[in-house]
Formats: sequence, structure tokens, C-alpha cells
Amino acid sequence: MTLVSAPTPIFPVPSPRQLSWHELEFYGFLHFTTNTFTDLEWGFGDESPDIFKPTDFDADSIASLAAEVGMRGLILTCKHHDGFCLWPSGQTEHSVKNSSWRDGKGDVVRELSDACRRHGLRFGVYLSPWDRNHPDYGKPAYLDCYRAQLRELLTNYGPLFEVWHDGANGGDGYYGGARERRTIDKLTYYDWPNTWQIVRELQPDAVIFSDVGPDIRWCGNERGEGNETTWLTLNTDGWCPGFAKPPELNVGHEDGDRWLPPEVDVSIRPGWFYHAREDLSVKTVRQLVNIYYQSVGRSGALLLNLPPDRRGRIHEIDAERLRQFRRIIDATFSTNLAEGAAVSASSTHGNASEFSPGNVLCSCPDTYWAADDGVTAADLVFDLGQPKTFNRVLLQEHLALGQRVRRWAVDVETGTGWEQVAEATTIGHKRILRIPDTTAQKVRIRILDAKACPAIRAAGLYREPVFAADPVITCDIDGNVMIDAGKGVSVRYTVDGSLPTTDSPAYETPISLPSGGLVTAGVLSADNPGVLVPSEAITVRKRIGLAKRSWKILDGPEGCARTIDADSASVWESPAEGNYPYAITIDLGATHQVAGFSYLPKQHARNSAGYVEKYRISITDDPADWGGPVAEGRFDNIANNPIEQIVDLGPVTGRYVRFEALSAADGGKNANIAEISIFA
Ligand code: FUL
Repeated sequence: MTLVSAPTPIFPVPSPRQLSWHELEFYGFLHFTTNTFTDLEWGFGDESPDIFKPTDFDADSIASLAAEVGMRGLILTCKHHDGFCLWPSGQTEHSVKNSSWRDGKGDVVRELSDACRRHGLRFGVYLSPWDRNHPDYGKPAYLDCYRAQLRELLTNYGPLFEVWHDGANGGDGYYGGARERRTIDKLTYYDWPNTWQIVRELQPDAVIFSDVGPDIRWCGNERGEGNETTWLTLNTDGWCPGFAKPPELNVGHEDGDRWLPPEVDVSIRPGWFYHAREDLSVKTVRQLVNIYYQSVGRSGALLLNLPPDRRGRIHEIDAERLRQFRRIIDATFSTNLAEGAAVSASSTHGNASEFSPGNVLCSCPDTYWAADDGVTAADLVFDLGQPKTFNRVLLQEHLALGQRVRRWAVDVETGTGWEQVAEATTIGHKRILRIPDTTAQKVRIRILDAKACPAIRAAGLYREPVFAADPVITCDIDGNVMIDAGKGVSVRYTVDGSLPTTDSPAYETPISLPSGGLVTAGVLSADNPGVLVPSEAITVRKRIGLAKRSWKILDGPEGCARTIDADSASVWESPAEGNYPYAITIDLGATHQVAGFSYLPKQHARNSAGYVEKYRISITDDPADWGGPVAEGRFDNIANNPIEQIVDLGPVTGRYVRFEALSAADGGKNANIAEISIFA
């Protein structure tokens, strides 16, 4: 063997701590606090500690589920924005020590960190910088408290793999009874460099997460969408936690001067905390699999939130979905169809065997194929020995040398020459391309452009089996409910909340539900031979509102009929010169018993401008006399997570509904509404 020196790194390169974090790929988030019991997303800070009283908390069942579905660690919200500490902190009275749960001797952080170790999982902590309970929040004294709490968590609970600093910060709160609005200077208040130094001192192996690192960055959204082009490098000058540009966090900067890879945080449910009303909206298997490809498959890590319920356990529906998700991922990635292939390359670094193309099929993390110095376009050819069918192509770069590849393509040999079947941009830690079923004996990976000679650690060809699609339930303006489970997949349904069985009606034509209701659609394995149905059944539920055909706008800004057209893609947006409040009055055409209201903000917007945050809802039978509002509040966390916002009501009786949008989450003047729905 010749002695050839390795390719020169392209800077910046990951630290050893970041390199080992890249290997984790998939771990869980646990959002658990008083919110679980008050049904909020952001607690105000004035909750009685006694409200935190899980009836059957079992850290082992949570950790064993996480391990079973392939998570490598768990991060717990030890303190969320309400300031309630899940451990007996010496810094505050707002903690488990003042709850009658476990007679005031409970410590969720202790139980979970111990359970994680028992189940081979790593443990990480989320400590919200914003504290809506603390009297000193906003003053210098609070920083001492925050740092002392950080020290408590970093010293008393064993080795941590990650410390999570949320960017959401400042606003109204209890603040020791002041009940006022407080803002802080995000750039200076936390003196982040010195605060992070505490983590370095006490847990040198832990990565630190915030919008801007210093070790890993936010991916810029809470939808589970890493970007196809993802640079693991970023320039963060002038940015800080809570103050960065989400679209740029999503892509990264090709010329970034820091190694700062993205973590994709997303909840298995619409909200981050457990709400019984969201039992119907747990992400479907198809959504979870899609999120996997959009995160892990785009070089990010997937931080998937599983909110414990009021028992202190992961709800059975969530657990079942996760197991189904795991079955699909395992069925897909258990066999690398390229294994055993003869691999050749158009260029090999120094012609040395230690950089040979065959290294991409070895599972050892430190070996790789590299092209010669100066060669920034090179091919790898796999001869599979016989034709094989695949629909997933996976590549990994050897990150210790920096992120190098800008663009690559996949070709197959057709008998008459090479045909391109896919083209992509960055690779990074791991890139997985989804392509249609493709059969070939010879496959060629063409690196088209790179910052320096490519260094590829792994390559794989895989086949995702045909699996049953989660039924998609939609409803038109007349209250006709449609269920789509994909071509060739049979689906059954119920309208009484029960789970579909082989005795339930098969879905064939739209179901008429003008008064709304609860539709449960199920794909049963017994009905679908030849399709991988990852459990006995896949069920999806949707709460259907009143049909909107006979609704009229009684009063409201121009164009607001778009909010009641049963088409979420048609959005009412306030005019550029508009300002809050905005009010829309709807005539339902007849008197109804109203049990709920929902506001769907504009979907897939590039920023959070126009999301309504504070609202008031009134219902009456006489539009000349509204009486008091039936609900008034705030859509917490809508800026980060603009999902359908459901408000449970009375029920109250009335024919006219007035929705008043009082302020925007971004503090601006504009509002948008995709759809308003009313549940009977
Ligand atoms: C956000 C918070 O405001 C949410 O409540 C949640 O914790 C999410 C992970 O981060 O910024």
C-alpha cells in the first residue's frame, strides 16, 4: 500500500462533539409541564404548582418506547416558558417540589434521565430562557437565576448529550404578580457566550442548540422541513437566539464560516403539549415517513416531539403511529441492494487503496472513497451483478473533511447507454433521494460539482415497499366528505367515533355530513392483501364542521368571503394599509348549538406576518345584541406553528358568529385567514 496523505479539508469542519452528534440522526423531544394540565401551549406563569399531577407517570415506558422506535436520545422540557421546573430547583418555588405529586418529592428530570440510561438512550435538557413566572425576568438578577438553574441541570443528572435554548422570548407574563409585558434585548440580555461557557465547563461533550448554535442550529420551521439544498455551514454575524432569518437557517450558507448543522424539530401532534382534542390529529404514518426523508434524508437530525399526556405517558395513538413508522423505515433500509456490488471510480485519491471506491459499501464510519486532488467532478459505478429494483438512493460525505459536494446525479445503464434518473444538490451527513421504482444492473453516481475532490463515506440503494397510505379526509362546501387512501387501497369508515372494522361500510362515494361530525377512516390489512399495512389498521380521524354552503358574510372587510369557501388555498389577507382590529360576522343561515370554532391561518407562508394571535369570539341570535364574548384569548405559538387553531366553546346557541382579530403574532398590522370553521 502506498502512503498517500488524505485530501485537504475544506474549512470549516465539524468539532469532534458535532461529529458524534451527526451520528445520532433521530431522537425525541418531551414537552411536559403545567400546560399538559391547563391545556395551553404557553403557560402564563401563574399556575398553581399543584396542577402538575400526572396520574401514572412512567419514565421507563416513555424511554422504552423511544428506544424501540429507534430514537437515540430524549430531550425534556425541564422548564418551559411558564417557569415551572420539573425538578426541585433551589431557585424557585414554581416547581414540582410544591406539587402534591409524589408528596412534593417528585423529580421528573431524575426519573427520566435514569430511565434513559437504563434503555441505552442519551439524555438532554431544554431550559427556557423566557420565564413568565420569575419576578426578576427582564432584570439582571434573572440571569443569575437562569445560570444557576442551568448548573443544577448540568451537575445533577449525569452526562447530557444536548442543551436546548429556545429562541421564543419576552412578552406578557405573571412575573411574580406584576402581570405585565416585558421585553429584553435578545442580543445582550443573556450574555450568551458566557452562559454557554457554563455548558462547556460542566458538560464538555454536550452540543448546544439555539437558532444560531454554537453547535447546532434551528432548521427555521417547526413543520419538519429540512431544505433539499442544505449547507451545514452558516454565517451568524449579528444574529442571536430568537433573532435570525428562518429561510437562511433552513438552507444554510454555502460560504458559511462556522460548522452549524440543522436540527429539525417537529411535533407528532399539531401542538407541542398534549391536548386530548388533538388525539384525532396525530401525524399519520405517511407524514412521519415524509418528515424522516425531509430531515434525516436532507442531512439534518430529526427531533420528534412526543408529548406525555395527563397520565404522564405517551398516548397509545402516538405510540402506535411511531411503531408503524419504524416498520416502514426498517422495511426500507434493512437491505442495501448495492451490497456486494463491484464498485469502480473515474478517479481515486493517489490511486491508494485506503481511498478506494469500495469503501462506500463498508459500514465503518471512518473509511471513504475520495477522488484525486483537484478533481471536482467524478463518477462511481456500481455493478450489482444482476438487475435489481430500487427507489431510494443514499449518499453520505466524510464530514471530517468538510462539506464538499454541490451537485450530483444518478444514472442507470439501460442497455443502450446511461440514462439519468435523478439529480440533486448537497449531500452532507446523509442525503436520501426518493425516485420511482427503477430496475438496473449498473448504477452510476456522478458528482457534478464540488468545492474540492469529493470524499464519500457511504452509498446505498434501497427499496421502500408499497405501503398503505393514510387516508386523507376532505370536505366540500356542501358537507360532502371525501376519503382518499391512494390508488388500489380499500378503506372503511365510521361517523360515530368508533374504529372502523371489517363490518364498517367501505368508502365508495362521498359521505353527506351537512351538520358536520367525526369521520374515522381506516385501512385494514384484511382488506388489502399485497400492500404493507404497517399495523392491523391505519386510522385517521377528522372533525368536520358545519357545511358552509348557506353561510353568508354579514359584515367584514372586502374579500373575507374567502374565509368561508371551504377551500384552504383561498386566503383572505388584509390590505397593505389595513390595521387591527379586524372583525368578520358570519350568518350561519340557521340557529345552531355551537361547540367549537376554528381559525386556519394561511398555510405554507414563508414568514409569520399576518397570523392572528389575540382574538375574541361572540355568538348571538340577534346581531343587534351581542352580549359578552363567548371566548377571548390568544393562539399561543402560532408564529412558529401555524396549524388550525381550535377553540372549544360552551356549547352556545346562535345563528351569528363574530370573529374579532385583535392583534398579530408578529406585532404587525396585517392579518390573514384561510378558513373559519364552526363545529356543532
Ligand atoms: C418554540 C416554543 O415557543 C414552543 O412552545 C416549543 O417549545 C418549541 C419547540 O419552541 O419556540
